[in-house]
Amino acid sequence: VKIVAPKYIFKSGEILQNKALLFGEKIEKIDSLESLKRDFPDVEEVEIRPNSLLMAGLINSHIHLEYSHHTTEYDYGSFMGWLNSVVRNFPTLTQSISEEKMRESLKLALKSGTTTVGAISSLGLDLDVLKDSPIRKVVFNEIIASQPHQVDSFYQLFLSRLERSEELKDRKFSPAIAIHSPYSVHKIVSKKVVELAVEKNYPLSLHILESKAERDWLDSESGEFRDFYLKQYGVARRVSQIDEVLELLQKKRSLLVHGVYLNCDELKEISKAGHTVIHSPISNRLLGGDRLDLEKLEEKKIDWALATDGLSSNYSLNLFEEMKIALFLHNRRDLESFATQLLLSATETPADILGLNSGRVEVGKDSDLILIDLEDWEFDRVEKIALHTVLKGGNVYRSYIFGEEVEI
Ligand code: MCF
Ligand code: FE
Repeated sequence: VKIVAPKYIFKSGEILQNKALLFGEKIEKIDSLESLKRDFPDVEEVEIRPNSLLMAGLINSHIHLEYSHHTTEYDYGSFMGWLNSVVRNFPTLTQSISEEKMRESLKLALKSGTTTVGAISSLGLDLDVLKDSPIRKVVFNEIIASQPHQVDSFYQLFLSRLERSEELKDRKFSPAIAIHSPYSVHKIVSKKVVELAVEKNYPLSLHILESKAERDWLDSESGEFRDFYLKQYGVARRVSQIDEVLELLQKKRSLLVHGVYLNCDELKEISKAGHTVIHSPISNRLLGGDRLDLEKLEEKKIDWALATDGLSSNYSLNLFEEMKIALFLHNRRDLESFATQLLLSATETPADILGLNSGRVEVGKDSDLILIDLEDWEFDRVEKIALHTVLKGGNVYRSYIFGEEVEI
């Protein structure tokens, strides 16, 4: 165990002063430095920078590593344009996926204060890189299978990838499941996969209604997806409807990614089931989506967590950058309290839905912690600290995972 005594601690949305932490693998005690030193005279106090802010490590609950290279091949500006560029460039994007690029992307995440990622594994080609990294990870093995003739073989492939990830399981590597989306996964498959997630108690993630095109398609088999499927398969039938998917998900609290085009009735269902919406404003902007209506979510008491998405729809995996963009995008919200909320949306909220015992500076929680250098900034009110931390991009200089310092 060690003692750390930063100038400020960000704890459940508040700033503590004159407090220190006794921590090993877990946070053991929060008290004044004097009391901790008196009660634990043999414990070493770690050296830190003078104007430090300690907070929980960031949790980026939705990234894709396998799409980290050839990122300029993607077309930005509209969802269908992007999707067509994925399909068009699929051979380039997936053959010889660069382990080096995936490693680099994860390093950048660590460097910017992320201590846990929720990684969507589409092909299983990212598993070794994830395993080797000191970062904590929830690995969402993804299934895509829209056409009836794909259902059985793709499900079998998914199962074998899932098994592989189960073999890699350790305290920093947790297997999980992702359904790509309601338009790309047949409801028969979704049903089986949800049941599996329930049975194994794995976190479940699903991209849902990130585009107007998806809305039109799922509502009435119309819009831009119609041409897309006609060209792709010669048939244009939706393979599930939103209410069918939400019904399946009643049994399983899930991460619903994007959700920009969800309607009021669907939000009610989502609230009842206790799902969390994952908000990735940079990705939404680049793929031509609208701004997620956070007020509507909050009105319905739906939790939302901030995430970056992958490098095929973002220019970085830096969650502080995502916070800054969100701060400017949601321009009607009170600056100071929204900045605090953004910090919580990247720590407490994702920890809860990913089933992690971290994301909070609280006795009994895992010691996944970061130290931020506030340099020479002085604060007349501590309520300003969250805002300036977000504006200045984090400035993280040290990270601990399970109480062990990791190289950043
Ligand atoms: O979240 C973004 C945009 N929405 C959907 N899918 C993806 C995103 N980034 C990567 N993807 C992947 C997805 O996991 O794209 C692949 C899937 O494996 C092809 S299907 C669009
Ligand atoms: Fe995504």
